[in-house]
This record gives sequence, structure tokens and C-alpha cells, in this order.
Amino acid sequence: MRRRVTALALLLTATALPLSAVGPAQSAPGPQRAAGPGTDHAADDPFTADRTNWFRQDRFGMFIHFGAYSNLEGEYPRPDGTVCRNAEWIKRQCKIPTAEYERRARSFDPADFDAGAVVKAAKDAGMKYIVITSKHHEGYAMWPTKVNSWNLRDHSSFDKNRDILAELKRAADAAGVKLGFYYSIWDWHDPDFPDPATFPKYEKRMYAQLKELVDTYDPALLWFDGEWDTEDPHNPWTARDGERLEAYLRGLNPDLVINNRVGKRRVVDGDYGTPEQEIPDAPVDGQLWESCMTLNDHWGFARYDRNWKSGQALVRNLLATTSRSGNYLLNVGPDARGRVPQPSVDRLKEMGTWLRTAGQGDAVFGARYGGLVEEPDWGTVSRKGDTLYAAVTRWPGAGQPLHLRARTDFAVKSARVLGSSQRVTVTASGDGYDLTPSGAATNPTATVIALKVDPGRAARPGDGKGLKQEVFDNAELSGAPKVTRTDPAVNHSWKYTGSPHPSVAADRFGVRWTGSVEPRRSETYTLTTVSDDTVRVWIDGELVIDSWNPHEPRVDKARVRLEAGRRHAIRVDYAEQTGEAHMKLLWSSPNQPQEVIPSTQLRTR
Ligand code: H79
Repeated sequence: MRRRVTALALLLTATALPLSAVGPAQSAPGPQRAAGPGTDHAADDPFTADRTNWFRQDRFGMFIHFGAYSNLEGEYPRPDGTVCRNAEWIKRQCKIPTAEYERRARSFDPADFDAGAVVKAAKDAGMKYIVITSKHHEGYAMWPTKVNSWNLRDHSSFDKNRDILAELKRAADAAGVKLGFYYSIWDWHDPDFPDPATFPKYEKRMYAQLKELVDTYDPALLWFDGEWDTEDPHNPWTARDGERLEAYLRGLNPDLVINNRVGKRRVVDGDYGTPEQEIPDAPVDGQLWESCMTLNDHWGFARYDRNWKSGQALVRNLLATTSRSGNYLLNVGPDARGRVPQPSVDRLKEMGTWLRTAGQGDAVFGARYGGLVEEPDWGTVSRKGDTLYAAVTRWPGAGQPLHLRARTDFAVKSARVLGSSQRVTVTASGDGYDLTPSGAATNPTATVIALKVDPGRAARPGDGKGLKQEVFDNAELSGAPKVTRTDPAVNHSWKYTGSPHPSVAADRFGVRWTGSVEPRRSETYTLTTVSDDTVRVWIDGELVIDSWNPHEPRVDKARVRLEAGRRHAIRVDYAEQTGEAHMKLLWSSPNQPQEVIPSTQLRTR
């Protein structure tokens, strides 16, 4: 509870400040003033929070890369007559002088941008949210920002009365599609960006632009990029800058979903991880995740790029992502006139057709990691409620079985092929089950076998209130604790400036949690810690996680057998030396999706 009070106090302080006092260039910007010993930035558990619920259910979104670079359509004819090709990185990669780049942006006139058509293309594909570039690395704002004139209103040939972000917001709202904004921290245009001495001036403008975006368009999500260490131009962005920005944004709107590039793309930054152009081969430890990917080989429009992925590959990517509890953010790049390329629209339509056929979308929307079984080499398995969706990409020959290796005990009550009346024979076999369909695949992309499963009954949620927490003013956990109380969950993000209690400084403290943990099922659980600087975990007196060398934010895991109805003794020791401080304790099992261990299952003894 104490944490909530702190977070709320931080919020009130931030919002109560006059606008002029908010922003990094001030001597003490709002969020920073509120932070300090006693501050905890972990407002909730993204795995279970109401705030992130839509993001965890929706699974499939549209990324839109659209900017001044779109006007070049990926080609820069050099003065020497040769053509340099790129897309959204064209200014940097083709070394286009700023004056020349600005001149090219003058003629940008995306008059054919049709928000209704864009939203319809997303909706037809089955996409539930849209994330559009409000500002890419080139620094060009796609809305009429008041912060500078390097934007689509003031530096283009576009209709001065139009605002494509407002149009998109209206169309998305009307269609029940969520809207989010991509925003690049790295900025090639603002002269104050690269020099650490002037960077605070840039940062102040960045805060002002983000406030405009949040206040004007009420986005559901912010997708940061350009947070990495790089040169040309030099990027001064630090994890400390990330701490302050994230706190500022959550002060503006506590419901925002924010990706991990708001900080330094680590497991402790923002709400979710952002693998790019790749799909992790298993559920990601310690954070929600979303894989972003192009439809061809570029994000921005590139008129020469015809290397489109097939609808089949895209559907399979979506299935792979969902079956590992991730989201899929698939990109379109409108052309200079603002039109989404027809090959993109065609492929999105193919995906939508597959998803709408025979309820196959149930394998994706609201679904997650299959958990009960190992991922087979013949497809992917997702779970929604007590249904497993086995999406078969390699259909077996007549009479041949598909084998599923079980990760825990469960019964299969029925099996059927979506969109087919054929029978599926299920037999216990070796380490799991054989599924033998009686007929052919229904389609060449993925044929879905829906299995009703009975995982056995889980115990009712416990009535625990949390663990006993002792806070020490030293990293050795020695002497009498400064604070002793009940902590509802081990879910803390003290970062640089915060600490567990106002009486404990932000560096050199220790925390010990003791009590018991009671699972709702008898299963092998994976305990996961996300820690910085050090952590040790004991279960029933046995040291199962020993990560006592000071480290950067890091994930450690242990597999432990826990029995329903039993209170397993737990002890967690944590120490913070200097720098950032983080400590989370999560669990997962074949039946339990990853989450911070909830207070109901924790007791002080
Ligand atoms: O907005 C999209 C990309 O423009 C951006 N992120 C996605 C969402 C992105 N930034 N960097 N990258 C993607 C990958 C970086 C690749 C790099 Fe390079 C390799 C940077 C420098 C070497 C590619 C090749 C860019 C320049 C040369």
C-alpha cells in the first residue's frame, strides 16, 4: 500500500505543477522533484494490470512509418547522377545535406492520405491497434507541433487545414481501434541534440512535443525508438533520462502503455520488450513483448522494394508470436502521396481472411503461450481458457500422428479441426499425446486443431496479504531493520533516485522478504527474478537463485516443484550498492502465465 501512496503522491505533485515548471530544462522538473528516497516507479504488474489488459489481449497491430523521407520514396538522385537507395534512414545513409533534405520536404504533399482507408486496412487484417511515427530520426513532426516549424503543417505543401494524426485518431476511435505514437529520441535535425551541454534544451522540446501528443490525441501507447548509444549524430540518452521521461509520461496519463526504448531497451524499462525483425523462440522472461516487423525489407516506403513476405509467412509469424505470449506489430509505409501500397493491403487482407475463417482467430486474439505442451516442430500451440490451439504448418500424411510432449499432467476432452468435420483421434503416447487427424489440411497456411483440455482443478485464490519485508540502511542487511512491514508483492523499481522508504537513501540499502508462498496447483514453477544489484532466493531453506555479484538489470530463474495447499517457506535477500535499483519476483508454470507472484499467494509466515 505504501508504494501506491508514493506513486499517487508523485502523480499529484506532477500534475499539480504549473506547466512552465514541467520539463527537463528546468532546475527541478516535476517528476524529478517528486522522486527521491521512498519513491517506487513500479505502479503495477504489466502482466496482470488492467492498464495493459488490451495490449495483452489484442496481439496484432499495425505499424505505420510515414515522414518527410516518404516524399523521396526511398531514392535520392545524387548530384553525380547516381541514385542512392534507402528509406527512413535516407538522409543519414545517403548523406543528404540538411538544406537539401529540407528543400525536398517542402514539396511533401500526402494529399491522398486516407485515415479511413488505413484504419479499414488494419481492421480487415484483424489488427486491433495502430502505431504511427509521429517523429522519426529525421526529427520531422507529423502533426502541427508548436515546438518548431520542422513539421507537416509548417514545412510541406500539404493542406494547412489537415492533421493526419487527428484524422487517424478519429477514424481509429470510430472503428474501435487503439492508436499509439512512435517517437524517436534520437534526432538528426535539432542542433541541440548531440551536445550533452545543449541536450537539456532539446529534451525540453521533446517533453513539450510529447505533452502535445498526449494532450491533443490521447494515445493509448507510446513507442519510443532511437534510445541507443550511437554517433553521427551523437546520442546522449541515458537510463537516468529514461527514468525521468517515463515518470513524466505516467504523470501525464497513468494508463499509457510504453515500450522499453523509453529507457535503454532493458528488461526493467517501460512496459514491454521490443524485438525488431525477429521473433523470440520462446516466451520472454520478465517482460511483456511485441515483435515489430516489415512487410518487405524497409519501414518507410521504398519504391524499388518488391520483396514482400507472403501472406502465409505473415500468418505463421503471427501464430508463432502469439503462442509465445507476444504481440505482432506489422509495418506499412505509405508513399509520397500518403497511400498504403497495394501489395501491403493485399497481404493484410490475406491475413484477415485466414483469421476470420472458421474461428481461426481464436488461436491469436486473447490467446497466449500454450504452456501445457512443448512447442512442436510441426507448428505452434497457443492457449485461451481451457482450449489449446495447435496450428499445424506441416500436416501429417494420411494416418500419421502429430505428437505433443506434455509439460504437466492434463487430460484432452475433445479435439476437432477448425473448418472441417474430420475426426481427430487422441491417444496417450509416450511423454504426451498423439493427435491423428482423419482428413486433409483445410488450408496451406496453418490448419488449427482445437483441443479442449482439462488441467485439473486449481485451488481457490489464497487469502494472503504479502510477505514480511525488512528494509536495511546497508547493503549487508545487517543490524536492526529500519522498516518492518507487509509487502503485498516483490515488484519494485526504485531506479536511480528511489528507495523502499523515505528514511533509506537511494544507494546502499538492503531488503529481506520472508514468509511463505502457496501455489494454486502442484506443478513445477519457474521463479524469475529481475534484479539490480543483487539477489538470493531460498525456497524451503534451499538456495535456488544465487545472483550476488553486483549486476546491471538481469533475469535469473530457478525451477522449483511447489505443491498446492502447502506453504513453502520463502526468503529473498536483496542488496543495492549504487546506481539503479530493481527487484521483481515472478512465477510461471505450465498452467500459470508469467506474473509477479500475487499477494493472495504470499504470507508473512
Ligand atoms: O523505425 C524503424 C527503424 O528505422 C528503426 N527502428 C525501426 C522500428 C531502426 N533503427 N535502427 N535500426 C532500426 C536497426 C539499426 C541498424 C543499423 Fe544501420 C546498422 C544502424 C547502423 C548500422 C541500418 C544499416 C541503418 C543504417 C545502416
